Amino acid sequence: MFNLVLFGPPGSGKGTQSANIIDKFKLVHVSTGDILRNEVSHETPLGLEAKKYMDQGMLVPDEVVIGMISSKLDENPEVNGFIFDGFPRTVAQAEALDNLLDFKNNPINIVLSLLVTEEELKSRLISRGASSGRSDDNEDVITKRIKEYHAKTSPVADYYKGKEKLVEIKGEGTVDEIFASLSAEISSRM
Ligand code: B4P
Repeated sequence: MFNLVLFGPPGSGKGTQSANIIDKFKLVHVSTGDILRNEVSHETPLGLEAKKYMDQGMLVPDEVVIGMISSKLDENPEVNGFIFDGFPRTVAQAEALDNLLDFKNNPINIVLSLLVTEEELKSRLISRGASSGRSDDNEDVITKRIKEYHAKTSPVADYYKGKEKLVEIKGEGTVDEIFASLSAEISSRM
């Protein structure tokens, strides 16, 4: 089994690149953002709770997100591996993921971290907001999401650096160029 974390700030292209990676490497896509948006659109109790945080640019509480991941792993026992997109976003989530995967004897193999300047992130998210209508893609909320990233999510990179699993990838350029860099790293370790 090959388990990969695609890491980066909001708008760094995690969702965009995951779509290409799952196609090429046949991994199961686990996107906490997609799972949460699906719960929100179906107005489930979890979705109604999550929406309060997402609309303000804040992270959804750890216990909610960790529970979702645990169910997703249990639903897919026989797979090539997982690509975790947008998870873990806090050190507590990273520790919980390690515990879940250690229990299954299939640890994280690599963490690919997309590096994108703040100016570029804001411009991408504002144009995504204009086309998708996502409630968390307006200027005020984007500023809060980036602040939340620096406070709670960027320490996750240090967590994986300490475990010698972090590889930094330039996240600016065309989607194809970035995909080529990501693919080279994955292929060399698979
Ligand atoms: P997510 O859905 O995970 O997404 P994201 O961070 O907004 O964006 P992503 O990096 O996937 O960017 P994309 O490819 O779309 O999170 C949404 C919210 O859910 C969070 O704020 C939080 O509230 C909640 N949440 C999710 N996971 C959570 C967790 N684990 N714990 C707690 N809360 C959680 O790219 C962005 C745009 O850029 C797109 O329009 C794309 O077309 C464009 N783009 C991509 N690559 C490009 C390139 N190379 N050049 C130019 N444009 C590019």
